[in-house]
Amino acid sequence: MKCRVCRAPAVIDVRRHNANFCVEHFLRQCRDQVAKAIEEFDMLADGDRVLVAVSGGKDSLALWDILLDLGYDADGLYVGLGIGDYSDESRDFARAFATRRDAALVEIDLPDDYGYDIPTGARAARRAPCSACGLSKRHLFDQAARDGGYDAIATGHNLDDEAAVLFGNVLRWHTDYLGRQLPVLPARHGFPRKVKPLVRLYERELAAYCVLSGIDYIVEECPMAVGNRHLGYKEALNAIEATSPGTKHDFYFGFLKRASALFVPEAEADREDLHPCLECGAPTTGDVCAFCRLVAMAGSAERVELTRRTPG
Ligand code: Q46
Ligand code: ZN
Ligand code: ZN
Repeated sequence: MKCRVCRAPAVIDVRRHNANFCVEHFLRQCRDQVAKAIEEFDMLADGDRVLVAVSGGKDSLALWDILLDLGYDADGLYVGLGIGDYSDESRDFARAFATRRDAALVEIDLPDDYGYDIPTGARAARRAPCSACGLSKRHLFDQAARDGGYDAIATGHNLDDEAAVLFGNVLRWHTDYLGRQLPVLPARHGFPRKVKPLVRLYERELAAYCVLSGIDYIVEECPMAVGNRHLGYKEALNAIEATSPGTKHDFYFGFLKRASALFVPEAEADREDLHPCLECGAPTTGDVCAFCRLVAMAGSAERVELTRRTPG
């Protein structure tokens, strides 16, 4: 197995490109794919200040690393979710990376700053943990970008993630979500610009990128993910990809090219009556946004719990 570029011994095969690469040329290929995605979808302009949402996992740390290597002014944002040891460890990986690259890391802690953790918040709001978590993260990313004056928020969604989300949305014909499933969402309605520069890279390539460039990341999955639908969709797509390399790529990029525009008007219509939340000022369709309602419900659940523990 020889590197496609320099004929030196290869360390990885990328089946959908039908190519093998040595360490140096594999890392370069990953950076090139990110640069290509940024250019193709007009994600970032020179001089933009970017806030990278980092979880301590391979995708977000690889993303931060590549954006810094490509010369972007990129700070990290870590949100502590209060999910036991998983959160403590993932925070340590995010901090260690920031120190290694001498980069700035903004930290928010749900339990310390908002008085709840994801398991408690989810129970109080009668939501699935990932739903309460996604809602909290989206709100806090937006708020941190506005507060810090960043031009864009970058998240580490890779091609496996996007293909799996697309698969789920198509299976249930969530047409409103399909209209928003784009690699870049421009700033509007009070929301900052959101970009996904890893959409051209597979999960496996991002794990290899971290290992080959010496980035330590949290390997365990979040314990709350066990049994969620998203993992099932990923497994189903992996089974297809194994016999038909490139399927995930064609599924996702074919959607962007041929179908996504059809769903945009519906998604846009949903956003027309947005106005500022009475509590926090974030854009919402109700009086109080879903995040502020979650904080309130989690807070009252916490008070009931405390009263129970200290009766009389
Ligand atoms: S962190 Fe949060 Fe994920 Fe854990 S609780 Fe679910 S959504 S699985 S990206
Ligand atoms: Zn090479
Ligand atoms: Zn609010």
